[in-house]
Amino acid sequence: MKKKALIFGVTGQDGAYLAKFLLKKKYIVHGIKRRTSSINTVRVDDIYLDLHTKKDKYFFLHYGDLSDGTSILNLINKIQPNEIYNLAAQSHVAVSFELPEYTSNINALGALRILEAIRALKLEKKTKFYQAGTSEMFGGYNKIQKENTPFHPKSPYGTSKLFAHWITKNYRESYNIFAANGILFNHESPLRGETFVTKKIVNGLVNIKQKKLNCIYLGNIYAKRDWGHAIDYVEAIWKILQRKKADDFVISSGNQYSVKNFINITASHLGIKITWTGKGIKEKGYDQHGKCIIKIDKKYFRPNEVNTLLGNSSKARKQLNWKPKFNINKLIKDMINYEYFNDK
Ligand code: NAP
Ligand code: F7E
Repeated sequence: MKKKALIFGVTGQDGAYLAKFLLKKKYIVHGIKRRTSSINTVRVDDIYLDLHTKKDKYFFLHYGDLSDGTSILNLINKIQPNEIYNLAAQSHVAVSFELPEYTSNINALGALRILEAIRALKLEKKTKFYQAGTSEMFGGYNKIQKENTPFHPKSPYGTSKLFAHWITKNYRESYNIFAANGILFNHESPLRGETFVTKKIVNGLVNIKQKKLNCIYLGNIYAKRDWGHAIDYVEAIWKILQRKKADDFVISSGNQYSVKNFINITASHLGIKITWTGKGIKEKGYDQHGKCIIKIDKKYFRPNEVNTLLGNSSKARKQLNWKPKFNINKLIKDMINYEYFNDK
């Protein structure tokens, strides 16, 4: 019997990679998409179109929303999945300061709604649950973060994810549900949303190189992140649910770069040599022809910033036998290739 997976957030970066990964592993994959006024399935259209003409169907999309508990319960009841991956979220940290209540409803209560459905439907023996937790829950107070590092989120996003993290543990301990948390550090890819900093930099510099854009405007370029590739991280997510006993795992590359480092590395792959001048919001980046291509705009600064994140994923490397295949250079090359050739 093929395993059935249900992915909340299938139309997002990780959802699309996870759906493809699970289909390769011969799962039947069900994904939840939101109703939106324009089509939001571009990241999964290739698998949907490929498979829906065939007689045997392995990939199904359903309308649903994490704000709608009844729809979640009905879908889980209908599908009876072996594995549920909750990847759905309002995932933008800066936006969470503008929409704190909505972010909390989706990210915090959304996770609870799924767990409650598993409990109400008495699926605790059948269905494993994965919660997409984040390094944002740490807040960056420690030099290196791992599973037992104290949490101290600095945004409504991080705080909402911390509720989801604890309610997942709580349902595991109270109701014996296989409910596991991943605590994933930043992971990027060609499918990353356009307003996250890595995609903005790669897309912006490629457009500057092609003379389609003059300048990129950024916020705090001194923030440091531990960046990995989503392809590696969805494999870890799957491995977390293949264990006999549910547990929580940090997933990270173990390497740290500032946003400014990321700009310089991307530029060097494109043959652009950046010279930096000025400080604070007056800092500017010039190309080798003396043209200003990077400026700072204070609108991209957040009310509170996580200055530094660096993960220690030794538990996952040992217990899940997981290690990333991409480093920063391979990640950036993959993102650049996509901008040039739409090569996923
Ligand atoms: P993403 O690209 O922003 O995808 C989020 C997904 O959630 C999209 O499919 C989105 O649908 C869906 N969604 C948003 N609101 C929803 C709602 N009300 N009901 C149902 N679905 C909804 O995020 P990602 O980068 O793939 O990340 C996946 C998960 O991991 C998220 O929970 C994120 O918070 C978490 N995470 C991400 C990272 C990272 O670095 N990428 C690190 C740690 C944790 P639309 O396509 O319609 O917008
Ligand atoms: O910002 C700085 C910004 O928005 C990274 C999400 O997937 O990872 C992601 O959250 C850094 C921050 O990602 C711009 O201030 C400078 O310090 O790409 P980001 P994030 O906030 O780290 C975590 C782990 C998640 O869980 C989240 O879902 O870059 N930065 N200038 C900028 N950021 C953006 N977006 N735009 C700028 O112009």
